[in-house]
Amino acid sequence: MGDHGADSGLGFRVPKRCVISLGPMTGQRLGPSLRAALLASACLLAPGCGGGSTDRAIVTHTVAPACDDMGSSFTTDSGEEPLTHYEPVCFPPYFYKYEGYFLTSTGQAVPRLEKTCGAFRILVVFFDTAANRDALRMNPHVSELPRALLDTDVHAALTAVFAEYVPAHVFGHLPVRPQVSFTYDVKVFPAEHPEVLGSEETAGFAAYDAVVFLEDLPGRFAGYGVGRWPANHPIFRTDEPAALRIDPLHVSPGLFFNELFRRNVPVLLAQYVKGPQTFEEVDGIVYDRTPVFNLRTGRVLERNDYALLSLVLNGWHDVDEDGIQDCVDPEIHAGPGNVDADWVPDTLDPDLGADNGPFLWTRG
Ligand SMILES: [Ca+2]
Ligand SMILES: [Ca+2]
Ligand SMILES: [Ca+2]
Repeated sequence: MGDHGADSGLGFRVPKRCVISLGPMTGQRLGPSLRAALLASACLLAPGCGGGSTDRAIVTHTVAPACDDMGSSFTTDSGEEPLTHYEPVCFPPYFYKYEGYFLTSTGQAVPRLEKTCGAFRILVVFFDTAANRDALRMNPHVSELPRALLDTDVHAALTAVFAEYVPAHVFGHLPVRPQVSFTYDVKVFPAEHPEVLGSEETAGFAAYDAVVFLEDLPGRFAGYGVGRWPANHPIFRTDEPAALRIDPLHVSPGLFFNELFRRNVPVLLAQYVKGPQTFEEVDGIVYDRTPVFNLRTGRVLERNDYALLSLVLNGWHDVDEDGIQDCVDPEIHAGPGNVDADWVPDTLDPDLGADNGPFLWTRG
């Protein structure tokens, strides 16, 4: 961390000014004849697409490292569900919907973290109580070595637990292997919850991409998805750490994935519309079967659509099939399955004339 605000007990860094740089949204790499051929074939498959589509250069927006004016927030009732709107001074206005955030201007999903791929530096914070040690012992996902270390060296035990959280395990259930790597540090505090930590104990948290609090969670919650901490808003407050909470009784590579990555992005696109609320009980478990419509295609989303959408919004799909995962692909080529060259395959795309991929941002 750099200089700290003198009037803040939490070590906020107080900025001098806030900057957002916005770059061009289209690129011109293909030759005109090839591009015309691609667009012609795309239009055969997508009646009504009227030119103007092209390859799309992927732009990452740079956001000031801190913001001294948080702007305002307000809630509106849009009919089916209330929307909370945020109007920050140094970040584009955004709103909360479908368990995620979207830009007001374009409806693009905004990841909670400033990145979705690359090297992730993770701090694991264990709240060392007898109950939390017992929870780890009872957790079937904790292997013999760390279990044996719990009585003698809790720090070594947690280090051994997360040594197993390699990409092959964290992403083992996915059909693709995201371009993500991990390094872990571990801290052990003789406390029950993060709220009781002092500013000295949390001073280094913001240097990590995310902090994992291993703590006893109330009720039947196994985890809370990643967000800013200690306040969840605003999401761009990059001088504050991003944190997720996981109950030590349930921590596993799959749950770590779910809380850190799946919940980093919304579960649906802003333009999708929900049908009548519908529930179904199977073997005593109630499932939400509310239909979700893509109005452009008239389709109801299916289970594999949701899974693909999570990959798409995290940039782990390869929509133009050039062998380069989208989060590291500098340019997306238009094609018959994606005429508007955004990150969203047109089977899922709510608008073939707009970029429905996520709004990507980094710390300045
Ligand atoms: Ca690609
Ligand atoms: Ca598309
Ligand atoms: Ca689109």
